[in-house]
Amino acid sequence: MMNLIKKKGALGIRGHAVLFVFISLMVSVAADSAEGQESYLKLRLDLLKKSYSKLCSEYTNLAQNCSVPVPNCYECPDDKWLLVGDQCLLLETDRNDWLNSSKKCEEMGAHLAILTTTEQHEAVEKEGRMLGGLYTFYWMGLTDIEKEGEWKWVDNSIVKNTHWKVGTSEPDNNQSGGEEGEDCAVVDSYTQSWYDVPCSYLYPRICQVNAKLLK
Ligand SMILES: *[C@@H]1O[C@H](CO)[C@@H](O)[C@H](O)[C@H]1NC(C)=O
Ligand SMILES: *[C@@H]1O[C@H](CO)[C@@H](O)[C@H](O)[C@H]1NC(C)=O
Ligand SMILES: *[C@@H]1O[C@H](CO)[C@@H](O)[C@H](O)[C@H]1NC(C)=O
Ligand SMILES: [Ca+2]
Ligand SMILES: [Ca+2]
Repeated sequence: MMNLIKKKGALGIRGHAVLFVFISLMVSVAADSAEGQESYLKLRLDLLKKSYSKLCSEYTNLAQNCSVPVPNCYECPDDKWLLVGDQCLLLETDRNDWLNSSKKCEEMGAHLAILTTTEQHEAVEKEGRMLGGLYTFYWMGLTDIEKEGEWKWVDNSIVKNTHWKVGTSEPDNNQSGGEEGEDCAVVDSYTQSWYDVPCSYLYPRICQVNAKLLK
């Protein structure tokens, strides 16, 4: 085992030396233009991610051998996604009705967001405030379209911890938007509160996908 660690260590040092030379080269070539700076930073981020995954998987191995709790290291499809627990969330600002929003998430191999934790709501608020804009309501994957008043997530699970706007009668199936009532749900990114609204309204959306476990 000592042998193995030594060998790994030696490789690591050599790897770092090469990396260092490479980065130094990039700095001297690129530092004088904004464009160069950007591509240098991208490269550096890439390298950091690689070493993060490597460290993560090495630590996982080590933790398994030492019978301590194994950490979980997760990764999202790309930089646009927010990693929240073992889930990835993406706030998309183009506006669509609920059905098309759902399709657009599916086209990415994702689904409309199933927001079940405080941590997820906090991440949505932080990102929503950063994006700003006129529309702070985002579609979630929550609907009572099959049976009035029976709210289900898009994975068919019945909603448990609800965040309906307090101090109002939400969800109220208000018919002011039309006879269809309100069968689709949005989250107000600024307040973390939910509202039911007509499914035909146009809103931005939150897509969600399981994070990939680094092994
Ligand atoms: C953990 O143990 C396995 C089998 O005993 C061994 O092959 C592996 O190299 C060990 N990993 C580390 C990081 O020590
Ligand atoms: C939904 O998407 C389809 C295909 O892009 C489009 O033709 C249709 O107009 C969209 N519906 C709404 C309400 O935007
Ligand atoms: C429905 O919405 C309209 C307009 O937003 C509002 O004036 C009305 O009070 C609502 N009805 C109910 C029953 O909440
Ligand atoms: Ca309804
Ligand atoms: Ca409503």
